[in-house]
Amino acid sequence: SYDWTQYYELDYTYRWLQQLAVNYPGVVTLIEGGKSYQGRSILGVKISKTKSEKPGIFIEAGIHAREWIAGATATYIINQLLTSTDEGVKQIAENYNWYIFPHVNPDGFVYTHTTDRLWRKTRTPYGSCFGSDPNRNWGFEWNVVGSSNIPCSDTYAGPSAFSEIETRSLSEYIKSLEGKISLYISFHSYSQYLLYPYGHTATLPSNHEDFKRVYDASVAAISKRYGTVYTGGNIYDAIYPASGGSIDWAYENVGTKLVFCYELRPSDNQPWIGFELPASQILPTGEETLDSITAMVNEVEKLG
Ligand code: 0X9
Ligand code: ZN
Repeated sequence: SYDWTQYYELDYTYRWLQQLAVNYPGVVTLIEGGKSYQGRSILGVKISKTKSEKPGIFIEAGIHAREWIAGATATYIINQLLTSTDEGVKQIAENYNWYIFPHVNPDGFVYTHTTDRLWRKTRTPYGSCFGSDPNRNWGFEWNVVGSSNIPCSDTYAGPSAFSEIETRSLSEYIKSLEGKISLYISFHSYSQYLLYPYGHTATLPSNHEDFKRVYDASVAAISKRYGTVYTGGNIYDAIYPASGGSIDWAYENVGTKLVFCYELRPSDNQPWIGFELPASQILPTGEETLDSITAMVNEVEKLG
């Protein structure tokens, strides 16, 4: 059985997604956001509870391979959208089409299980080193700041924008949803930050007041259950300059005016835990993050 008391390998989660499509016919559809360098599928689910045309919410997790809590939180949310009896969760489940990809860097994720728990990048060979940073490889302000030209670096931007088949094919999938997505969310860890554009400049996006309102509501909601404290803001000021990330590209290219990146547990003050968040924290992280996303969606609705 599949639950949120442990982390799973890629194949097990993919089998669970496939089973959901069998168990929820007409509600869960398997979607493929392209392929990885080693030929794995970037597998996700579309959850659509009623037939009518609805706005979409897009969630990608696991761009960075070692950030295991990201994928586990995505699967937690998938399960809750399908099974929760909470009124707030039922509402957001029914009112939107959800597109959720728990492992958008599948080669890297497999490598964190087989060889190096702290691997971050893709596994494309570049000379004697491997991988580009898939959160520096997107085609908006690519390789401008906070990324490296050195293939062995953990923030290697790649030889060109969208050099990685993972970001290229996922971006094509996202582009196919242009105009249909009202909220885009990316899960990372760690530091307990909630971030919005931009990464390449301190200049705020034109609708920054909307971002701030949604940010405030989401950060307030995430602390309600367990007191978990989030900070954040625009990427450039709140963490560090970093261009070529997924949310900035999504903001600029798919007509999605609200895009956020969660840096999930643990906090910045717990570097000894870092990317290796104990499995006992998957459930509380999932709960508080869904609390936050419920508040986020409600706030986005208020903006109209
Ligand atoms: O550096 C990153 O890519 C993210 N931090 S992490 O520790 N998870 O690697 C920050 C991402 C924020 N930037 C964008 N989403 N563009
Ligand atoms: Zn990350």
